[in-house]
Amino acid sequence: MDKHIKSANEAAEKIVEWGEEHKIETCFERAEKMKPCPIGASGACCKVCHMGPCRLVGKNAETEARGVCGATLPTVAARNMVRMIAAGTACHGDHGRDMVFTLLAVANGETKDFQIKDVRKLYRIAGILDIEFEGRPVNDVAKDVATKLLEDYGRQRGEVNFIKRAPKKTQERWKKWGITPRGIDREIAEAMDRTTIGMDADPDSLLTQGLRAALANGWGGSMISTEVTDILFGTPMPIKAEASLGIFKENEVNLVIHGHEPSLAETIVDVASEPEMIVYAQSKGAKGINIGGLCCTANEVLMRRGIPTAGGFTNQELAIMTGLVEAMVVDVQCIMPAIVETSKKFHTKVITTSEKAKIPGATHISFDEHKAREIAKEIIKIAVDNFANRKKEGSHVTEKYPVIAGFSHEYIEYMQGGRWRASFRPLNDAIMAGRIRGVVGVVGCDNPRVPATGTHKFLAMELIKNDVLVITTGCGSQACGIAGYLTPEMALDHAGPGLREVCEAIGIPPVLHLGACVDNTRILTIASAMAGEGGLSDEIGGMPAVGIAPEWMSEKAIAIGCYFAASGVPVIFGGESPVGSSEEVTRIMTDVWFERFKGAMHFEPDPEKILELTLDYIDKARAALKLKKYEPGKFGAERVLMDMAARREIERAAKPHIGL
Ligand code: NFS
Repeated sequence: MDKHIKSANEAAEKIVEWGEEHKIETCFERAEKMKPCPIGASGACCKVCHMGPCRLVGKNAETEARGVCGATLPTVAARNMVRMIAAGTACHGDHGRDMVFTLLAVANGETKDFQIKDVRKLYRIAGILDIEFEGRPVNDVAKDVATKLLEDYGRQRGEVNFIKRAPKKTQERWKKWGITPRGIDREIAEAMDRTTIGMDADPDSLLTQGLRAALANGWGGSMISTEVTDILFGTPMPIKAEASLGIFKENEVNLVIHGHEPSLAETIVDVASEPEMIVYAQSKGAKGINIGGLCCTANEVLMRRGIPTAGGFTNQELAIMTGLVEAMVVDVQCIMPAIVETSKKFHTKVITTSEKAKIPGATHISFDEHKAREIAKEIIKIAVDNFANRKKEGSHVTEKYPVIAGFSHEYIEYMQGGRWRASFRPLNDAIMAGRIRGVVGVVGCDNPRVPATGTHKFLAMELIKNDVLVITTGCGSQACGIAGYLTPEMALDHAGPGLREVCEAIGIPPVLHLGACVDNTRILTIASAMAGEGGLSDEIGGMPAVGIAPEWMSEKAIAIGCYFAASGVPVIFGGESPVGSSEEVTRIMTDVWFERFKGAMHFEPDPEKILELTLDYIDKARAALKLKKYEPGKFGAERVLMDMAARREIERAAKPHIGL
């Protein structure tokens, strides 16, 4: 990859170059100016008390360096890691909590602005939570579901509800090593407590609590968010949309929704399409109102509503620099404060909406789920009124790509057999026969420290060539979307022969968009279902599966990586290791975790080596499961995959309905 490239996405790169010519600073320029501090970056800086910050560096630092309190380098590196996990878990946890509060408001009849769109999913979750649902009013069931899920946050003893969805063997490992999460808030609090000055100094013990907090994210906060969002806004199924910074329209009001929580975004999408709003936009000289997404909010409305996406994290300033954005409305997480500065050079209004995420210089309109429509209207009007202020400047790009998004775990199950025979059997069989070599999640942030989105593209492409089914979420899915990778044609053009056959038979792209970052929990559900199906591993650990976050930057990504590692998935993160200063901590997070959980957490800056390590993990897992050795184009016997025609045949008798 060319070093001078800032973004591996052509449209983004054009805008960055335009910005450089016009002296508009972006994260790419700041990344060049702000070199990371090597001490902090490798986990060797301790600032948990005010005797320091202590820098544990020098020859033999691993064994000889001490902070003022006597903390060793492994203690310090482990503490830093655990604090990252706690922060990431807090973020996703709060996201889930807000979604449950919205569900509760709906159930209590406190808001008319949201409904329960997926009753079937509500019942399914009620069933998992042992809540009676048959013959009861929907709102009563919803109230019980919301109340029970809220208990997961404040629980002091016992275990988080969704833990029981994991395969038995996986749960047993967690029990054995003491990492079954009790309550989400409790695990975060304990992680912060243990990492304070004078508390836990044993790196293994610290990291064990880190895993417990991480599991409270994966099987707690994030999973709650995914499931409740599906209940409120519908379980995704494949939908066609567009992706690129070229989605903005010259003759329409462009309103960008950015952040993570979908409640306001969904309402904005609804309200913007109402005649009253369109007429209002027309009265101001625009042809209509065009909504575009960024980051995980984009994923939420892309996979449920087909709203186009302008891309991931590093595209947020660039979207404003098109000069076409009347308003950028943000909720929580991954919002660069820089967008306000950028917006001052254009006519764009930045509107913050969460009490938890304000930015000086932005307009603040507090979101309240009890009057969501009213707030959405106010925001849309601000955008429309701002259309007349649009200036000529801006870097207009036009290229865009089609994407197919919205592969929920329910849909993936359905597509392998229809409503009546939905299962993971065909996928397991295809893996067993070597048609699919393995499954890899290429997920997480895009990062201005590398040619942004480039490592995602490289890995997704190389993996599908190697017959690996790629699943993607978060900004990883945006990276693939804006590159044109989320289409069935990718299978024809680039996938290995086995993967191509499977994709053609069931009509899916070889790179599957599963949703936002919280929707990594869909991968946990899929892995659990595959374990239950038989023929592969009987737990999540040991599957020919790997997780990669090639360009991660957020603490949330670390928390996600760790919950996958604890669940039994080897995980590889790109970039330099945040615990790279300590051999001991690195060893615990790789060898020790692999021994205990069959998962691991690696950091590897070289994309070629990430690929190598990934395929090595997959092939070793295949060998340990005594599966047919993977050879491109040579497959073992397997059941016949059902194609669309066969599936329709089975379903002719009944009105087809996605088996949710
Ligand atoms: Ni995930 Fe979504 Fe993107 Fe990274 Fe941020 S938007 S929660 S953290 S940057 S993938």
